[in-house]
Amino acid sequence: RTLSIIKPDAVAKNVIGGVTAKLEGAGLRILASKMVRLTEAQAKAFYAVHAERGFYNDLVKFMTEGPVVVQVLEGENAVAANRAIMGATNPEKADAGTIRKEFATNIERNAVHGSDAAETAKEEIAFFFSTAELAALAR
Ligand code: IDP
Ligand code: MG
Repeated sequence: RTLSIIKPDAVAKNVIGGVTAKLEGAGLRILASKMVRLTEAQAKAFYAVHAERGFYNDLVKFMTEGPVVVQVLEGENAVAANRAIMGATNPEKADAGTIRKEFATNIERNAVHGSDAAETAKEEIAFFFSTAELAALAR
C-alpha cells in the first residue's frame, strides 16, 4: 500500500480522472479515496521532513490553496509502482507517459504526491485514514 495525493494544481486543472486513470493503468487499485482541503497545520505536519528547505513555506501555501484528493493505493510493489508512474519531481525531467510529464506545471506544482518508502507509506496512510475507515473499505 502507498499514499497518493492529487495536489491542488491537478484538482484545479480538472484532471482527477486523468491522474487516477494513470494510477489504475499502472496496476494500482484505489482502496480508499477522499477529497479534503488541508489546513495549514496539516500541510506543515505532512511535509515536516522538508521544514528546513527553502521551498517549505511556499509548498505549504500551495498544498492549502484548494482541495486535494488523498488515496490509498494497493498493488504489487505499490510504493515503487506509484513513484514510477508519477515521474520525476521536476516535470521537465519526467519520462513521457508519466503523470507529472502530462499534468504538472513545474517542480512545485507537480500534480501528485507519492510515499517514498514502505515505512513512510504506513505513516502517511495513517495521517489521513483511520484503521477502522480502511477496514470498512476492505474487499
Ligand atoms: P517528491 O514529491 O517527488 O517526493 P520531494 O523532494 O519529497 O519530492 O519534495 C516534496 C514536494 O516539494 C515536491 O513534490 C514539490 O511539490 C516540492 N518541491 C520539491 N523540490 C522543490 C524545489 O526545488 N522547489 C519548489 N518546490 C519543490
Ligand atoms: Mg517526497
